[in-house]
Amino acid sequence: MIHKLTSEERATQLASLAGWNAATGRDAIQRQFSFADFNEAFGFMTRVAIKAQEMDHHPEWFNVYNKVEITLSTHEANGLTERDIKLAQFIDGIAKTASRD
Ligand code: H2B
Repeated sequence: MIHKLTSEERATQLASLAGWNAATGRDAIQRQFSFADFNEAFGFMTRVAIKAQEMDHHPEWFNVYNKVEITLSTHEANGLTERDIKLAQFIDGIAKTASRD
């Protein structure tokens, strides 16, 4: 079983992830992205999807036109783990070039 982050680890990691917020009511992190249009948003989602498949760690997300809302949590740990932090860091890296945030 993968280690669920302690509240101290969680706070430290979250502080280093600009734009990500703790979800309310569950142990997860969330961020919203805004792109120029649907094409940019879906291109971004495609890159995240390929990485997620590679990591075997998948986002919960919601897309409307140019907006993408992402929630990360590790289901098998019922909370936040290092896998969520790694995926969030990857997402931030690729969003930098495409998002309007
Ligand atoms: N993604 C997320 N976010 N949490 C998980 O616990 C998880 C996953 N488990 N992707 C993986 C797939 C698991 O179901 C497979 C069988 O490895």
